[in-house]
Amino acid sequence: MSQHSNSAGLSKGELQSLDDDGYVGPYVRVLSQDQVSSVASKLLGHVRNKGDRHPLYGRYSARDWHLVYPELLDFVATPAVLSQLKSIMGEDLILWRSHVFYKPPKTGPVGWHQDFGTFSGEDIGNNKPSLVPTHLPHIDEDVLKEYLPSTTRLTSPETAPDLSDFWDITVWIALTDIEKDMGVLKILPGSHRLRYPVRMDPLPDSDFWQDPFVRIHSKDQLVKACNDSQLVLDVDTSRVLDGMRVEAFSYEELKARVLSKLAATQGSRTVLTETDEAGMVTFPAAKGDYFIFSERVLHGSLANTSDCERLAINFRVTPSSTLVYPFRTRGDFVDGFNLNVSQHENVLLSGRNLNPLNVTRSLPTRL
Ligand SMILES: O=C(O)CCC(=O)C(=O)O
Repeated sequence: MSQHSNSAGLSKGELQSLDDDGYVGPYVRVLSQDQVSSVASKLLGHVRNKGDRHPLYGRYSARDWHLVYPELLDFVATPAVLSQLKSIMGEDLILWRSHVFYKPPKTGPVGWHQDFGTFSGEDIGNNKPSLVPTHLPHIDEDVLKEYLPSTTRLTSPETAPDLSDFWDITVWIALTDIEKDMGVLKILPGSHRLRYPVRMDPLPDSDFWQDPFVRIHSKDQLVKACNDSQLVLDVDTSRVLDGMRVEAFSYEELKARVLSKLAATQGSRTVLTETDEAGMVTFPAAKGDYFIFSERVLHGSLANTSDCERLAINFRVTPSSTLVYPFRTRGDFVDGFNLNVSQHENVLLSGRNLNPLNVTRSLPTRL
């Protein structure tokens, strides 16, 4: 049952739940139905059509549409949500990323994943951290290493690095009603205290894999999608057809060959036992309802087995002292998800910008 947010921020009890479970919510929407629908229809216009180029990134991307449509900021910069975030992470906050999760009818799950705050692109086999926390009083080289993706994978869950404070928080908002067969959000309460093993698997078996052929019906469409890198989110497929005699294959044969090429690359898969999964909670949500969770809690979503489209968006917020896209400082602009972030900006949601190395702009005055 959704609850109302309190404009004074999270109560002591809610902060305790966040600490114990790694998430709080659901909270009822803070924007009107019309505002939510208007944003949803704009975003659907982009995500339905993977041919769309993101104005900032030059290719299809589910990320950072708030930098294109400032009205999206209304979801997090509204006093109710902002005061909740401030009660977790203090006054000085930036929004550094948003991500749209679109599930057409009859599409698969988003696998369990947790992130220790670095967003390194491990999902698609890369290792390039997007964030470096600089505000933690006890931070030193050894602690920092805990955040950076290790090349040695764990074999069983390990106690997470001991952090008294949360430094990267997600606000996840349902942009359509999401009933139980429509790909509901799933969370494993308390899992933020453990770091689960991650295995690198063939991309089609990895956590974020979505059937790339759902909206492709012909060989021409497939060739175009490969060449334009619109097949698999964030994966460069422009060379996948290199060396293939495309004209010699039927559509089905070409599909099989593309799939096997993709299977030769890797993506991450978080390893859970059935016993772990037994503690899972799932959340049907009404349009506009939102959750607040730590990236460290295991989360994902179930398959959309319904005939309806399902849309959600998340916003990732961190203290303004966190260094975002550290590689930018050495003139490198391509992140772990193969996106050129040279036009990316953080948005200062509240307080002061504490990191002069970041590219951070103020909230637009319309708010
Ligand atoms: O909404 C979804 O399908 C998954 C959400 C998710 O994984 C996230 O917000 O990180």
